[in-house]
Amino acid sequence: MLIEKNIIQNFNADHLQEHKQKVDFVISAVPNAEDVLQKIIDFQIAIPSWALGSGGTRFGRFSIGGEPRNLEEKIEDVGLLHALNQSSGAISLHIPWDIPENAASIKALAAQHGLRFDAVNSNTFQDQQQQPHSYKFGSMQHVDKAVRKQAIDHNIEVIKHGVALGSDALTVWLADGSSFPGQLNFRKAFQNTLESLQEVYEALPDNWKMFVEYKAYEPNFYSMAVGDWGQSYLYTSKLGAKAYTLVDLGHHLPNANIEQIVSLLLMEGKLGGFHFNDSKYGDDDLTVGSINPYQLFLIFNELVEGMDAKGLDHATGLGWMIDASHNIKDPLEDLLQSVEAIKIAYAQALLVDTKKLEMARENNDVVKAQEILQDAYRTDVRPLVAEARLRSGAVLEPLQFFRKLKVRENLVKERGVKTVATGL
Ligand SMILES: [Mn+2]
Repeated sequence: MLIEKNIIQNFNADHLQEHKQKVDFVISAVPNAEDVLQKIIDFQIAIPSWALGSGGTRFGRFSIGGEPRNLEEKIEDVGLLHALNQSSGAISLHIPWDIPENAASIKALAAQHGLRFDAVNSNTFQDQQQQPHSYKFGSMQHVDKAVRKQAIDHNIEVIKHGVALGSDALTVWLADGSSFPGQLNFRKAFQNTLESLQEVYEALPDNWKMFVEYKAYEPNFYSMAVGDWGQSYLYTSKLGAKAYTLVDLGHHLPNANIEQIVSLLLMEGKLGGFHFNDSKYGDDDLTVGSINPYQLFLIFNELVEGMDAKGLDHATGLGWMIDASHNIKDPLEDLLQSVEAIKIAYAQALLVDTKKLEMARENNDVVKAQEILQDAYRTDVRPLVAEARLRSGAVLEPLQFFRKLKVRENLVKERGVKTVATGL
C-alpha cells in the first residue's frame, strides 16, 4: 500500500500546532538539541522479513489477515513502515523463507521504497524439503561431517544471495546443542562448530561481517553450541576481524546484566549486531520497551558511551534490527511501537550528561550518578522523536495515522483474510 506524500503532509498540518508547543519546551531544555535531532533522524532500524505476519507459539497461531504473501509484499510492508516513520530503512532477509528469485528486480523494488538490505540470515534449525541430511542432532556441531558440510554450503549460498542484494553481513544463529546430559562431548561439539564457522568465514567477501548470535536455551534445553556471550566471543575471537558477537535482548537467562555485556563487547571491538525485543520470562519476543523500558535505556546508555569511546558512527557502526514476534497484535502496529521505543531510549541516552556522570563516578557519588541517569530517562523525549520524523518527511503520529487510514483493512481487502506469511 503506497501512501501519497500529501496525505502525510495534511495529517501533519492538523497536528502541527500541538506538536510545536510540546517540542519547543523540550528543545529549550536540551543544550545540544540540533545534534540530538540529527542523530535521531539518522538512526535506522532494520525490519526482518519474518516479522510482517502473525507469529505464534507451539500451541497455535492466529492470523491477522492481509499478511504479505511473498517477498515483494513484505518489501511493500517495510516500505510502508518507512514512509510512516522514516526510521525503518532496511530489511533483513531470512533464507530460505525469502529467497529472491530475481535479485535485480527485488533490489530495485526495495530502492523504490528507500530500503537497503541489512544482514542476511541463514537457517539450519529446520529441515527443508529435498535436503539430504537432517539437522535433528545439530548442524555445524554435528558428529557427521556430511551434515556439517550441508550447513556450511547453505551459509555460503546465503552469502551469495546477500551479495546479489547489496547486503554486507551474515547472521548465524545456531539451534545446535543438546537436550540431555551425556548427549554431547562439549569440546568436540565446539571444535566442529568452530571449524564449520571457519569455512563459512573463508567465503565472506572482504567488506562483509559475520555475526554470531548466542542464545541461552531453546530449542535445546541442556546445552547450546553458542549459549552465551562468552561462547560467542570465543568463536568470533578465533574466527578473525570480520566476526562479531550479536546480542539479542531475549537470549539471556533472567536478570542478566545486558548493559554490562554490551559495554565489554564494545570495549573489545567485538559487538557487531543487535536484535531488539522485550521479555519477562524467556525469549518472549515481545514489543521492544513493553516490559522493561528502563533496561533498554541503560543498554542504550552503554551503547552510546561505548560507541563514542570507539569513534563509531551510531547509525552505521553496528547492525540494528528488531527481532520480535507478533502473536496478538497487528505486526505493523507492533513494529511501529517497537521502532518508537528504540528511538525514545536512544534519544534519552543522548541526553545523559556524560561528563557530570564521570565526575560523580570519580568522586564515588553514587546518588549523583543515579540522579544523572534517571534525569535523562525521565525526560519526555517523545516530542523530539516526533520532530525528527517531521523533519524527515514522516508522520508525526504514525500509529494514529495507520488507524485513520485503515491500513490493515485495506491490506485485507487487497490480499485476503486467509493469507499466511512465510516464517515461524
Ligand atoms: Mn535474534
